[in-house]
Amino acid sequence: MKLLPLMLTAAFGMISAAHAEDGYDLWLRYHPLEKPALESYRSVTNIVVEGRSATSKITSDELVRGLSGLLARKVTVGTKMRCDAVVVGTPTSTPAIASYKLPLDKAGSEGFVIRSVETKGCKEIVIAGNTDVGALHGAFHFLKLVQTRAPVDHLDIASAPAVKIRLWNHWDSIDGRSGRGYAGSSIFNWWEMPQYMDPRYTDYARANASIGINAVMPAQGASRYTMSPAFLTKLAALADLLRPYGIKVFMSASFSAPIEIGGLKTNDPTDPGVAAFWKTKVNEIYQYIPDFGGFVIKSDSEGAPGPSQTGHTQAEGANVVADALAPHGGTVLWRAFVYSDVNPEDRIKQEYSEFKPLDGKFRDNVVVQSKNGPLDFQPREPFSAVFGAMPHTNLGAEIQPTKEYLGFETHLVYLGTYWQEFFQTDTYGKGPGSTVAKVVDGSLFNRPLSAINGVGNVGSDRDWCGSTFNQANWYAFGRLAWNPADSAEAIADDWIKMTFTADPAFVKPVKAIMMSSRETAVNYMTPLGLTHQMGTDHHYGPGPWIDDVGRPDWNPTYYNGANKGGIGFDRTAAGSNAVSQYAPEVAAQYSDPKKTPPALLLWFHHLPWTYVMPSGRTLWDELVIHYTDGEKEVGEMAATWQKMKPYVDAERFNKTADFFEIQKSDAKLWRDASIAYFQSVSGLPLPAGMAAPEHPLSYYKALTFPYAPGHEPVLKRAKLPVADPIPASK
Ligand code: BDP
Repeated sequence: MKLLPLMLTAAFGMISAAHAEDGYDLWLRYHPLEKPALESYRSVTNIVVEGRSATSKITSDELVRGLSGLLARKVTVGTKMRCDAVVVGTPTSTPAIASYKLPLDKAGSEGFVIRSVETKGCKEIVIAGNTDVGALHGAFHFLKLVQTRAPVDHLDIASAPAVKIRLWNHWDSIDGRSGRGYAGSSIFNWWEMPQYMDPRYTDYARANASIGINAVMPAQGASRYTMSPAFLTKLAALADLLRPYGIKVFMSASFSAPIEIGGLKTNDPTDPGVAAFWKTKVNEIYQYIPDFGGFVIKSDSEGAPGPSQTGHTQAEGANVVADALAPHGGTVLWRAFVYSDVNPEDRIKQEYSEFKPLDGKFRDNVVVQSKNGPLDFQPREPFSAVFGAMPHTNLGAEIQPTKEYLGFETHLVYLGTYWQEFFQTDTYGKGPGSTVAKVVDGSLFNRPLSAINGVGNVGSDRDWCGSTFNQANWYAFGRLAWNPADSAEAIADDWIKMTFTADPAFVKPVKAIMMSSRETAVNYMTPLGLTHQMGTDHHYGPGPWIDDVGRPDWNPTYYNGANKGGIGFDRTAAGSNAVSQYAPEVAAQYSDPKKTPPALLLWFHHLPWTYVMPSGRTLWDELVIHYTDGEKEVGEMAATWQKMKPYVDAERFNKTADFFEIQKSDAKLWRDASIAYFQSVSGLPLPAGMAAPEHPLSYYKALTFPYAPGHEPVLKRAKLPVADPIPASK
């Protein structure tokens, strides 16, 4: 009987812990450290913040919250210098900081210096920035050090972002729908703003600031709404909330805004009326939001209006808007995702063909923003050929943390390794060592402006991203936008420790899962360089047989090229010659199937089913084995996760375990359906020991996914109207 209260406490403890662990806290989870770690932070007891700005207040609040949680004791904050303190500020706000002679020239306007100093027998940790926002970033970095149990006695850190604009981009509509979002609806409730600013926006700002994100595009919509005074009042309220966190707002803009809301008959970028419209509208926006970041513009793509409608170039289109923004310091992020339904050229060549000739023609406050690959955020693509090929243009990268093509919210796919592969690829744009990272951060060609844009995976779900492990992709985005040369493994390591525990018995196996997870997804979805094999509309399950969508380049059969003779897309000189768009060193590699990495083989080559792979197996056998490995690896990840039960709270453990069940059956579906289809084409037997697909091909072809989130029906006809989405008459 005596045991009962104890048992009850334990049980209640578990229930309340489970309730609290719904993932809301993200990586800013300040739970008490274990004993030995606590000991090593004994000297951290006081915080001194002399600054008085809103940002200084946020900084001291975060440090109090973080340190008192992590160290499980009262941490006091004051404005007077004292011994054994963490001192945070700028040389102006805090005279002592000026006296330390810190290398603040390395910190820029957003970075920081952290140093352990000893003066007159007092131990101090100084966190300094040239600006309050720099100091805030430093405070978050210091909290990360404690969360990851790093020693803090001899700190000497200087960090500044390599990339200027680090944008978290919501494809959300202003009515709350989330385009290609798999974590509920938009977190922004424009209807209730500005009177009600959900406290969640503040936690959102904290999360973004903690990883150095400095720009947000919260929604997109028709100009007649998003550029209206009523909406600008709402947007201004959000900008006011985000500003002290060092975050600016951007908005989407329609290239046809001059027609849609300006009452003009044209959107011709050379028309003086059009230029005047943009100037007036932009001036008005800056009255609401004095530090408005600028516009993200999608033009001449998938039905969006653009300068081609009046016979003008993308540069002329971007520049007319850029000229309106320039006096205010605003930027145009001009998307290079331009491809045409009437252009028969290999779809993946179109971006380069459109933009390369315009190199040097864009204003300095334009960033041409390309997706990582030349197609569309597929599980694996080679880098887009524009990287390294446009030395006179600010070239930004667009990547997709929301897993539109990688299993939505349920599959565990850590994208850090994907983006690392992209950023570390050598473009040879200026000889060896011209990595994409150096193009994107502007250092290779000494560009004045740089940007990385992530299509965000944040929604109204309590855990923000639809799953705990998807939070790692938000986190990794921020870290890589700050420093595209950072290591995906180091980022995963930090994230695991901050989100779960630093116990090596958990960190090691979970990191191994994360690090191999993207390759696993590639294996069961699109191995060996296959691409765009998903079903129409929903982009979820497999559809390699689909050949009836009006535009050839929206059909999986266009990309897999499977026929009796073989499989793959010939992009060598004998085929579409897309290889010629790369620097000679890269082109030479991709032109030769023997030199092309097997992971990209079928992207560049159409090869016989019996082609002999480096492994000695035939291409057909290798393909089947990759699909099979993918399915097997998901089973292994799920089994490893089961062993992690003792280290994780029940709520996050169970959700992850259940999601693995979904991923297991999806991986099987991808494998079986793909093999069933390709076998119907190759006519070859499965390699020894490989299980036959569970069902006949007809079964897979008949599957539909009407409940898949983000289902966007495409028009099954040859030509999409390149239309003004809002008729001028309305
Ligand atoms: C594709 C999405 C589509 C987007 C498009 C884009 O399926 O919804 O509109 O990218 O980047 O991947 O604009």
